[in-house]
Amino acid sequence: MATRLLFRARGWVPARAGCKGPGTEAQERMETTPTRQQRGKDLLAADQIHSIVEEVLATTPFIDVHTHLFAPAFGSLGLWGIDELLTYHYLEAELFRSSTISPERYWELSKREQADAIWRALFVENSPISEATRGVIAVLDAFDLPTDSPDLAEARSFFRAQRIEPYTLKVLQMAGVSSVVMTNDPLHPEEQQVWMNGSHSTAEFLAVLRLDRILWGWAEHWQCLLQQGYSVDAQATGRSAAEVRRFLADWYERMHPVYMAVSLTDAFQFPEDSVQGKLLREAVLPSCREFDVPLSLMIGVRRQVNPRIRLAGDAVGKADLRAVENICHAYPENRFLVSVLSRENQHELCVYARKFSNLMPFGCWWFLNNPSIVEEITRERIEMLGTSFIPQHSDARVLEQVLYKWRNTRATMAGILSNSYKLLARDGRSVTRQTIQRDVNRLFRGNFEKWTNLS
Ligand code: RAT
Ligand code: ZN
Repeated sequence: MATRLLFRARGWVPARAGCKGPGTEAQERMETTPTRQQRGKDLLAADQIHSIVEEVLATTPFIDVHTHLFAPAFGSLGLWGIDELLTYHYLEAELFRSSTISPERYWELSKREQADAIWRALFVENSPISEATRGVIAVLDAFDLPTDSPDLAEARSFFRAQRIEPYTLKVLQMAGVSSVVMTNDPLHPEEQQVWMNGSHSTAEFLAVLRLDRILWGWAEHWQCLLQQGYSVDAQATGRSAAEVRRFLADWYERMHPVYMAVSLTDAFQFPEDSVQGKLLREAVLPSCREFDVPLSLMIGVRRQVNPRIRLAGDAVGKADLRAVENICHAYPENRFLVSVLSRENQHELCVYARKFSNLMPFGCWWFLNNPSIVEEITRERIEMLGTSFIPQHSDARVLEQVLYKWRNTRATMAGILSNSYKLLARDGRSVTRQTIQRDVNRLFRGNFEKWTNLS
């Protein structure tokens, strides 16, 4: 079956002459009275800006700086296809609002039965207008599959027919993404095995050393390190921190991660008199400096407020970002990628980024990844930080999600960036396609490449 590209092919359509949208008097003057500079051949008229921004966004391959996707070499750890798309935890949370099925009953079903239950409840009996449900529709449509069928037979037969290696590359290409950054957990038993068998990161799938089990999960996982020959104890006393550094060094050699990462709750404090605080200070931060990689902090989750719904049972809380201030201030030689989950923390994060040049805000994470919220946060970041941040990552858990997540990001960004350039033109600075391209490169590639020494 033919696939449909989500993005327009190269070659842009010139803006319609004389097409003027509603605007303020100043905007109208700007559109009808070219400035001196606008007479130059590369300069864009105000009514050309939007289509050029769209075109540049559509044709620039992005780096997806945080996902839960895996390269095909990781086998069944990599999720793809309709059953995985439908059982995404964002949709499981929605299922329990539109169906009477209990979580306990749902967890007893097979994956296929779960997907059927979600399709029926959210796509057949209700209109799929939430962000996560529209995403599934967009994916089906991208492959010319029926979007309103009572069952999943045709979709299942399409996905069954795909061969994972070429299919993976095709999906990334359709999404306009050149590389995705994985989330690699050295203490995940299956994943550990893949790395031990010699797997490595590739140009399309970059590795990240995820530290959750080591930092906030120390109590349940220190014995795994012990079993692997690292001399650690429950309270991380004695040689423990040095041994964790040795563990990180071994995994750095194995994975070549582009950064190390941890997700933290809304209660995160730094510095802190705890095992987590000690390991951060004495093992993780020195290792990041030694290997010259940033540390990614994703702050604000409230874990398992409803354990009955498992992965869907986490919530959000406003964090105290003095922890970010303290860590950026105390460790100027470390670079930090920071994403905060609470909408209320976004402005503070921008303020701290203005204070500390070792802080790179990134993405609109999890519950924030909705167009209305992305728009608000991204406008705020542009107004406060110009192009010195990373606007978005997909957080995709299922391969095909990159199709709708990046399409939606491009659509939201087109409006935001066009507006910025129109304001700039109104203020007296002309805009060219080259400057738009330079800025989009920086936002969606360059900032990350520079932060992680990829360029
Ligand atoms: O967005 C998500 O899917 C969350 O469940 C988390 O995985 C979060 O992105 C994380 O990386 O901790
Ligand atoms: Zn994530």
